[in-house]
Amino acid sequence: MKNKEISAIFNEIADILELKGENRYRIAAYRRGARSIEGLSESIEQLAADGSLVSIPGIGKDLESKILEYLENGKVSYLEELRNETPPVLLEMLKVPGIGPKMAILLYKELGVTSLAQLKKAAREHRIQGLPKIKAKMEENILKGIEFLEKSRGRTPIGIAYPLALELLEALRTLPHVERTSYAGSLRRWRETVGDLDILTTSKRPQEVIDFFVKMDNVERVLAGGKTKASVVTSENIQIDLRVVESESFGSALNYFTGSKEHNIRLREIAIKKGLKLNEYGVFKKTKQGEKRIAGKSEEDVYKSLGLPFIPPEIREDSGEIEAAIEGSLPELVTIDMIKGDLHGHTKYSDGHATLEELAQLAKKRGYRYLLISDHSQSLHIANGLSRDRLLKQIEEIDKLNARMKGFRLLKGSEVDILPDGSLDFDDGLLAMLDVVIIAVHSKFKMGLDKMTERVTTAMLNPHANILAHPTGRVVGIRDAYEIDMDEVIRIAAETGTAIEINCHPLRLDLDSLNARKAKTAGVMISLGTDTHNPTELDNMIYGIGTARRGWLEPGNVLNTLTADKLLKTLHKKRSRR
Ligand code: DGT
Ligand code: CA
Ligand code: CA
Repeated sequence: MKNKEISAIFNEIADILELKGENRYRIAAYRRGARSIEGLSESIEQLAADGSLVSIPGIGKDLESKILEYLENGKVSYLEELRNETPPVLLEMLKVPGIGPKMAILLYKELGVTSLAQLKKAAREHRIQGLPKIKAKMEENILKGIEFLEKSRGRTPIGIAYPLALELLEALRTLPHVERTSYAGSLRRWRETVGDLDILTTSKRPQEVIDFFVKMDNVERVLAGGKTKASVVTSENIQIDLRVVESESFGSALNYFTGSKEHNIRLREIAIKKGLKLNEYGVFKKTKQGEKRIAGKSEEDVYKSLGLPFIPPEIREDSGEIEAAIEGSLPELVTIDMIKGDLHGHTKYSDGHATLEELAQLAKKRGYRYLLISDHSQSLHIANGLSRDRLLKQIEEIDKLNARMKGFRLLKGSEVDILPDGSLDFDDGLLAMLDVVIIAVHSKFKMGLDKMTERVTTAMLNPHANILAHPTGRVVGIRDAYEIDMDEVIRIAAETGTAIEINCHPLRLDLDSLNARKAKTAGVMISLGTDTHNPTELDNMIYGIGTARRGWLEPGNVLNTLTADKLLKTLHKKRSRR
């Protein structure tokens, strides 16, 4: 599906037009096109094939021709022209979080910088804060933004890497002689970003697999090619390493290339202590004749030969899993089939793209028993937050739908803004009418550590506040967490019986796995919510599960493994507590 790529292209065109001070209606047209493509549930390729691109809201003849051009040639000449006409530093600046087109032009004109390095230097030397309309705080944010960009450059968010890996594996499986395939590396450990993608297959004819791999459509460059391995870079600038191994070695190769390196080192030490040799080809024992392979076909065998139970890939970070495996105290990690419902969803009432009924049907179709409707609250104007009256109307509509649906229930909720003073955006009387209340920060991110911690913990004291959503506000590769003392937030969550969300959007994954593990230790329940704004985003549950598993979470730590009745009973204990 190329929807994301095309929506990014239209946004970039809009950005550059804005830099050039072009007509604002034209700019708005591209932004609108980008937004509606982002919200589509069908693939743009399919719509193009059906000749129905112009039926997408905001897509006229002009944008249609650009989509068709991209689908055909992999580029849009108009954008290439625009890029060529624009000083590269401006294009780079647009990638810095916190710098929009207006700010970029100002910095460019006033400072005369021609690279991000120069801009960084200017910020360090405090030459930015004196400029018209620029405060000291902005200078600090620009500096942070550049450092953030430098840090995240080169790593691919899991939301891009995972679908790419699945596509690739599917293509490789069509080859004759390919039997087993898997992704490995940091992706299999479900890290939130991957440095490169590691893919393994077995085949008796490795050269055929390698030839196919290096000639795939989206391969831009071949970095290295051999008889059994190759590395390529895709047109989206993602490196993929492929290794073709023999069936007898698949398990040990999978184990080796899944890592982490630190985990591998510990395993090798254990092997050596047992007088064994462990490498990517297998586990070997010395004999009079030389050496004999005693394991390698499957990962389970490899661990078994070392006297260990199977350790799930997500926790192979040498952060206690080896000790737990030796002691027999490994966690029984939560799995996606244990999930009975999704606990965060938006509809057309606020800024979502689906109706209540559409979302309910989709959730039911994927086997869920419930879905929490949590549209935004009144203060969040940019997201079309619901007034009291509209929320009451939604509650009524949900009751009617629930009366009609069998074996499935929409839970009535709201994603209520935590206002800067820590109070909630709806009164307690209204909150008491809801099944589940999500609370979240959507404004004033830069209050500083103490004030933000106080704001959030104050909100958690409200007896109706059930789930704290995306508690640090970070967006992977785009925006760092705001300053907040998560240890204190987790402590108050445990004390008040407030659950904390792992937001499953692949760019949020907030809580992250480290904080999720802390929450588990403190006895805090975790809620998994996709925060779906369009129907395809219900699929993002898998990323939340990956993060939960990396955080050592077991089914008993996760609200979504409960039936709706049990879930409400658990959450409502808080109401009678005070
Ligand atoms: P990434 O790509 O930076 O997100 O992280 P990984 O973990 O995917 O790292 P990568 O692609 O460099 O290597 C894949 C796996 O191969 C890694 O997790 C463990 C294994 N590996 C690579 N280099 C070494 C090494 O020097 N020693 C050991 N023991 N294992 C290694
Ligand atoms: Ca890797
Ligand atoms: Ca690699």
